[in-house]
Amino acid sequence: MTSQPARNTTTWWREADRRHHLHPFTDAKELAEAGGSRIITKAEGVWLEDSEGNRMLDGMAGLWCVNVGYGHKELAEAAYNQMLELPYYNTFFKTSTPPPIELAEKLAELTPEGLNHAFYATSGSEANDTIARLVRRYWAIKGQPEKRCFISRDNAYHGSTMAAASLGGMKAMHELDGLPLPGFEHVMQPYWYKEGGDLSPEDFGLKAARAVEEKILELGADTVAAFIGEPIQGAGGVIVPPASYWPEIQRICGKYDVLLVADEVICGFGRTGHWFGSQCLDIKPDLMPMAKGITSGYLPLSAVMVGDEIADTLYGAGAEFSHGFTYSGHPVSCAVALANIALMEREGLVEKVHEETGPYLQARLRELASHPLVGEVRGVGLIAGIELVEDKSTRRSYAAETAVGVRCRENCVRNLVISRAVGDSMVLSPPLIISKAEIDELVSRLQKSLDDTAREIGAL
Ligand code: PXG
Repeated sequence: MTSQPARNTTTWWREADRRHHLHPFTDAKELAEAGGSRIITKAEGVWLEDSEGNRMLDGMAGLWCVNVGYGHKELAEAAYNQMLELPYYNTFFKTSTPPPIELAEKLAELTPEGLNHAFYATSGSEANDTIARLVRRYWAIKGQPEKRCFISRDNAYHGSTMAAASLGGMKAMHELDGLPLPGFEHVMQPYWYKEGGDLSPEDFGLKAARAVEEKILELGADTVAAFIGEPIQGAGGVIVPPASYWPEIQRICGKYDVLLVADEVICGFGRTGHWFGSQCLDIKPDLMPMAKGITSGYLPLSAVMVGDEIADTLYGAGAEFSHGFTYSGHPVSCAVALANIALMEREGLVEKVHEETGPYLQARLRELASHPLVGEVRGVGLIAGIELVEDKSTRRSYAAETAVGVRCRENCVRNLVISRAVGDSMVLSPPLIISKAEIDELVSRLQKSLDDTAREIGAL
């Protein structure tokens, strides 16, 4: 008789996980070959611990979200107290609860001028679905129901629901089930390092922005509802657009009466050293979806911040906006968001990232530019991308079979640091509470992983 592994041990968890748990964005065969899932059991500060007792430095803040780091009792207490007081009530049918009201007021204060109204959901994807519906409804009320089309960029990530994946520009996601939906168009991304050719970054930034103008003219401005972009693309590989890009996008959206949506799901809540990426890059959006860092990932919550004129039009139309979720404005999630923001303010975390730890991480990472594998280091605040190439002078990538990014990510895991590979770019977004000493540790583990990778492929 074969003995069963004891319950709640690594072996048991891995086996039950394999049998019963379907993971997002995962090839089960590849997962099984790797020996099954890594089981993370606890965390404190910037440190994760797995079921085998390994301590890993979390260079990704979970999935770009645990901005205040792990283990804050006051966030747990905010949830506990709110659960005892009122664990749930809805915000439909002329009712509200205190936490979403207080949070909406706070968000209106923190976001750029004019964004004074919050519509809640539970994920970034739902926030972007909300935007798709809200924007079309807005133009219909304004007597332009044919203004329905969204323009986004190739390699953008806006979520996994049908509308959010249509807004996104990830080819593999579109191929899964015949997306994008009609009315979702894509243009080139402002990715100078890969696509800039002989152009200077500034000229390329203008070219990429003007691709939006060309698309508007091709479709007809009277059919284009909105343009959406992440201030800095996160899941696309931490792509910081040239400085010429966003001002030109802003001019184009204004000229053709196209709403500008800045997707702040990753850039929001201090990641760039400003409360929002829009403030870092001087973007004046009409709508701002946000999620992740709003609660530092302690509970699911998202919001769409809506500009005054749009909110007045939508809610002053004398008819319902027929859209919403059971958990829109969930009191426990909103209470945690308020505690999270209070903690960020009390600790001066955004200022610390802006003045101290952001510049320090960026400077330390730029020391890696001389490494034989590193073509470019980019980023701002505590978000960064390191692009690995075979030929630095021509910016030529390694052949796909070399899988240099995947190798480097696996070496990172062996060296007990979490980074994510997006193609051949290693991306980082550590918790905002990371100290300078922990940044040194992060960079030294990353450097070792780059060396190990270079040795494996004969580049060192
Ligand atoms: N917008 C942006 C800019 C995002 O990064 C979403 C919307 C969707 O949020 P939800 O909460 O629905 O997941 C995201 C999410 C990765 C990765 O591997 C990135 C995200 C999600 C999952 C994986 O980098 N970003």
